[in-house]
Amino acid sequence: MTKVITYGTFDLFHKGHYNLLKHARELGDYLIVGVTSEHFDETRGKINVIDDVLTRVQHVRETGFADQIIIEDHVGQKIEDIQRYDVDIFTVGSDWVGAFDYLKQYCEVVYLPRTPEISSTEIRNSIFQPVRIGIVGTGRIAPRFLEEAKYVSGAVPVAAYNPDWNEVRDFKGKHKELICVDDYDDLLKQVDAVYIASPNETHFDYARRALENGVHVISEKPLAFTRRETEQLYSLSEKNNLVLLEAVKAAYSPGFQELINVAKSGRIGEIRDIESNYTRLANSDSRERTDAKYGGAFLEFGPSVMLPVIKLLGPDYRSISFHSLWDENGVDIYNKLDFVYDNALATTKCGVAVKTEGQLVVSGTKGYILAPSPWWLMKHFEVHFEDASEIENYDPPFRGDGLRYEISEFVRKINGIGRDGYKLTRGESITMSEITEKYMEYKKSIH
Ligand code: C2G
Repeated sequence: MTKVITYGTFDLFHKGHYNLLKHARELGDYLIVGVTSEHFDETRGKINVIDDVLTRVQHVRETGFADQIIIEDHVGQKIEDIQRYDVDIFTVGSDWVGAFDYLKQYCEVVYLPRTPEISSTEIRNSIFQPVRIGIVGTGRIAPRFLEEAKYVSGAVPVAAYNPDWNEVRDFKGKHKELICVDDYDDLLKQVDAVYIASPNETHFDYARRALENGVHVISEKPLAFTRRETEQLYSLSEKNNLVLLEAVKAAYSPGFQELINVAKSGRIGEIRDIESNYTRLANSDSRERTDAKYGGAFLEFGPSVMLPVIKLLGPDYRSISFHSLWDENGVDIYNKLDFVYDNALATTKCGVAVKTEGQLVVSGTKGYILAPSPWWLMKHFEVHFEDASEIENYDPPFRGDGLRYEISEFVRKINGIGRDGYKLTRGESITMSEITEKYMEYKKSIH
């Protein structure tokens, strides 16, 4: 009996996949098909896969060509499978010619002709209606957004806005492909969505005006300074059937979600403590260090450090207290938040002029999870137990500077694909703004 194996994502199952499986089956007597897991596709940089793994498996099964279906979830698995299942022929489409020659030491390798003029990427691009995005604010993060948007099907930055004409002109000089304007209403007329990356105190108003004008919003954190304002934005987005996303970058990265899932799975028992830190030394003349009202460590990093606490312990903290160190100009250069829950405690620390270890530690009754600095760009975390020799290592995928994950989530939601709201829910975003509001009151009470 000749055993054949092939692999693929088989997203949006099409004629090309069907032909490939048919020809693969004809190469032998028994066909094994490896369907990639979501996690593995993320590792391979495929972040736009639409069908979930069960749907993709089902489509392969329905062809009737597969005698056995397995899940491919890690690099190197092909070599294992070929040996384990005693495979005679490995086959894949001709778009991969040469890429799998290394398997020739284990079995025969056949590159089958690819069906012309059809691909998942093209179908995906037709499903993902291009979302024309306008960037609000042309500061430090805008060029990074442009760079990362290239990795997301359907995300098309077309315009940028800054109220200061000189800044607009400078930005246009570097990004000639964009329409650059200094009138916000003008911007809103030319786009389907905005990415708000302007100073903190302007987020709310820009978001509100966009939502009122039928434009989807992804806004840098904090979305607003009060609970009421954040609620107002979400209500407006729902009323007008628009997507509103708070860009707390860490929330959308695959590693952070995996950590949350491990923590919630009971692996470390009941969660009793969270410590989450984020510091970056800012220049003394930067906005973070000089803007007494809307700069400072909390508004810069508060939403990020609160994220794991709110996600894991929820909105019902019993009390919260704030402790800050202030610069002479009234800016908080370093702060700690202490949360008390009925059955857990949490501390967050952030700073713009104090450096700490930027780690995240989630402690439970059976063990703890440690995500070393910089946990907000999570590439690694560990689970530790009483027996110090027993350590589980996780190395989730993380590409670029991580912005692509939030952009991808945004475009998917606009296209009505996936139930991805769980990554940062309306409720979590509102709780974070409630704490922001309390922090702002605390700050006012001191200065
Ligand atoms: N294919 C084809 N003709 C097309 C499109 C795809 O023959 N018009 C083939 C591909 O060459 C591949 C299979 O269909 O053999 C599955 O394609 P994808 O779902 O795009 O999977 P891919 O990313 O190619 O993964 O470990 C996974 C493998 O490396 C292949």
